[in-house]
Amino acid sequence: MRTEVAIIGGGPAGLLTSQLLMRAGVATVVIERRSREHVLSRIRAGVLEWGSVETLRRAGVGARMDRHGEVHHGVALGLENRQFRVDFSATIGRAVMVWGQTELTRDLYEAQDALGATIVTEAEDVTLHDIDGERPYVTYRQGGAEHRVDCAYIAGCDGFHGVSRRTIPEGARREYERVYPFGWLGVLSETAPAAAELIYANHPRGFALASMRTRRLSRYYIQVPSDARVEDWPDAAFWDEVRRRLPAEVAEVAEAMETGPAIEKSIAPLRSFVAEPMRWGRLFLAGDAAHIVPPTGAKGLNLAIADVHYLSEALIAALRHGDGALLEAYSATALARVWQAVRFSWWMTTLLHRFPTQSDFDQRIQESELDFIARSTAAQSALAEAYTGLPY
Ligand code: FAS
Ligand code: PHB
Repeated sequence: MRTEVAIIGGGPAGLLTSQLLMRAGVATVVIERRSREHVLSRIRAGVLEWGSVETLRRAGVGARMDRHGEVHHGVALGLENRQFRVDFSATIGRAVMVWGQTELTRDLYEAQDALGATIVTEAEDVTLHDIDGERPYVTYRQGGAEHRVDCAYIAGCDGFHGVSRRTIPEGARREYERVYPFGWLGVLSETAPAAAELIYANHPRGFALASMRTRRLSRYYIQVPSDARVEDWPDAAFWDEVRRRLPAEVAEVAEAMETGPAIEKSIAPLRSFVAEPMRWGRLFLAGDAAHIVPPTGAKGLNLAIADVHYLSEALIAALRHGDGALLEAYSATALARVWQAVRFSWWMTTLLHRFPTQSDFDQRIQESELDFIARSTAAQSALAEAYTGLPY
């Protein structure tokens, strides 16, 4: 098989790359390790920066999001006894869209099918070859047969555990990592959300987040120790803990909180990770293949979409107009924005979580910083600017 761009990974980064390229007349092949059903069974991100909203609309996959997504103009930050709202619209005149990653991935698969995209699923032993040559190619096994895809460029969109990043010679890679000493236990339930907007809570017992997908689909998280197991958290215990960690000032929110059976329950480890460069020869990394952020800043999916925005523009310029300048600049351009999101996600995580080795002094510093944000329009503007997304 021959194509212009071989895309490794059929998650949001890979599918959006293919969608934007195909709409510009660039031929692609998407090679995904798992089944489509498995990819669509993952419950992950829930908040889109406005730049992501505009990119999805530009890709022709914004209709359901615009119809069923919720535009949010602020979030609440809480401590043990009080909470305050950060008003995005009043401070920086922007908003976010609450629209689940699962739904946008579903829309991308449907849009790709409508374009007649070539999406290979359940591909095994995916291997990238000659990425630093003029004629890279990808091999994989499927249905017991060996396949080869010759291409001009490879987009490595295969996530943190994928093969693409590891194909860049180890000596050429610089990796930066921080592993946090806790994880997030997440529950999805067919219940009304606790509040109209998200609530991020810093509590002596640990962090909690009350989020949602729709008016009848809620998403909650609590910080748990790194060695916690899902089976240690029956639904009743989870709901009690969420209630205990919401700010006492809004006790009526906790009391009125609708609980119900968890339709999904999982624990995600938290880490910050960046691999540089995001390009090696004709291989370009995008999304979790190159970086991971703790979900506290709602940046993971949005960073993937921003990478894809830069990469698709660069590949179209090179393949349709013979201009390689954006490809040459891709890694530096993407990494500049990545590190801004990594810093913000680290800052939100450090501000809102209880670290096992945390002292009383550390706790008072967290509380005083939250108090400062509550009182300072400038501090709220800075938080709102980073949370709603820096410009591309
Ligand atoms: P993905 O990991 O989504 O997709 C990569 C794809 O490549 C997968 O389908 C995988 O099967 C495939 N693949 C892997 N190896 C391959 C190989 N060798 N060959 C072919 N295909 C291969 N972000 C937020 O903003 N908010 C959140 O709340 C949030 N929660 C998260 C919870 C969890 C448990 C996880 C793991 C992540 C969470 N994230 C969150 C981050 C997440 O949304 C990612 O940023 C997003 O999925 C990035 O998309 P991709 O880069 O496409 O990577
Ligand atoms: C979610 O709804 O899954 C969500 C929202 C905001 C975050 C993290 C996760 O910061």
